[in-house]
Amino acid sequence: MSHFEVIASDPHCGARRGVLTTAHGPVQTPAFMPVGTAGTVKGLTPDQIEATGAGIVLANTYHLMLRPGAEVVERVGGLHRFMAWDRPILTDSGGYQVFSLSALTRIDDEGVEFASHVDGAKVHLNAEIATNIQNRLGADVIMCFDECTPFPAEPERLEKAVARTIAWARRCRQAHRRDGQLLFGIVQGGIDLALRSHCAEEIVRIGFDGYAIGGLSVGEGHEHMVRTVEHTAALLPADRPRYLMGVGMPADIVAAVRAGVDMFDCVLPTRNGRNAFAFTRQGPLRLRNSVHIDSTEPIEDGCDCYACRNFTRGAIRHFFNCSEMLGPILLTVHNLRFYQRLMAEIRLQIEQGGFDCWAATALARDDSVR
Ligand code: PRF
Ligand code: ZN
Repeated sequence: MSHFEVIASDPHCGARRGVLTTAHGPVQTPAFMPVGTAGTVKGLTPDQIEATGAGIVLANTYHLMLRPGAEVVERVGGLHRFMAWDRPILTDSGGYQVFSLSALTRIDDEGVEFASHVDGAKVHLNAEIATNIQNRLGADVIMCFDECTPFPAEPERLEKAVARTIAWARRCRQAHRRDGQLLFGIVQGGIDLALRSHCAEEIVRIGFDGYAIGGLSVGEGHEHMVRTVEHTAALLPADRPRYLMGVGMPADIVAAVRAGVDMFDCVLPTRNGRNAFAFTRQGPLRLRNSVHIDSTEPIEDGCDCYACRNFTRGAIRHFFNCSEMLGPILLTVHNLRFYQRLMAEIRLQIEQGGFDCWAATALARDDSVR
């Protein structure tokens, strides 16, 4: 039995509605994964995460290997037990976080050496170590160790990163030991379409349970991103899930679904929520703004989240003003619910055959979804 089934496709574009089957149950796709970097979606209990409609969450190898360490998570019963989250989990390999968060002290074909952002200690990471740690953490889906290049990048740098990403993918596949745990390959190559083609071809040749598009949302902008995603997604096997890493704004997600992407993760709903920024269909709201002082409106009219059912904009503005914990918590709940409602609408539109048309209007009345 296959672990991924496409149950409906939009006849007018690449969008698909699918189900990814994991050791901890099914994931309805297109899916958005809230980011639980250090084994927690910041500020929320698992009950609250579940209430937003999330079916799968993401955690980071990079953070968990530094603190508390894979051995500790393993000793206390694995990542699901540790997070008190009994549904699917995906771990990222650290291949992006080492490049974005740490001071790299060495990078070569073998792997990377970096100074921990926690205590400066020298840490070694490579394909085998990243795979072994993810095997021990025990997520349902794990990622290959890759090299994510900055934007813009010199052609030689890009080419080298692609060669390494391919070689490391082969080593990750070899090192993968845990039954029932899906391993996804990652395609790199910046916005160079020829390089993307080459990388996709090699990664598909190695063969993985799913395929991710990495190296985007690093400053290239919406148009470049969409063009690269459309090009790359079309090169990936139709019967395997496609995951666009670290993306993005609602308009980016809608455009990527059009191109045939099935999975997403992004810190925007959680990070922006902690910064008093709310996503709404009527456009963004900044809850610190004094215009909200006396407001008795919910954050978003028509939203069914806990925050919107119980609190006024005025109260939430006050919580942020006083640095009360509840402000960030309520906006995180709302923003994650906003993202999950968007994904639910996308799934329904694909099932009903109206996605392409809906996407055009959703994108046109932008501000709203942008
Ligand atoms: N690689 C990995 N994780 C990632 C990315 C990547 O390229 C991105 C790209 N923005 C986000 N997360 N391993
Ligand atoms: Zn809400």
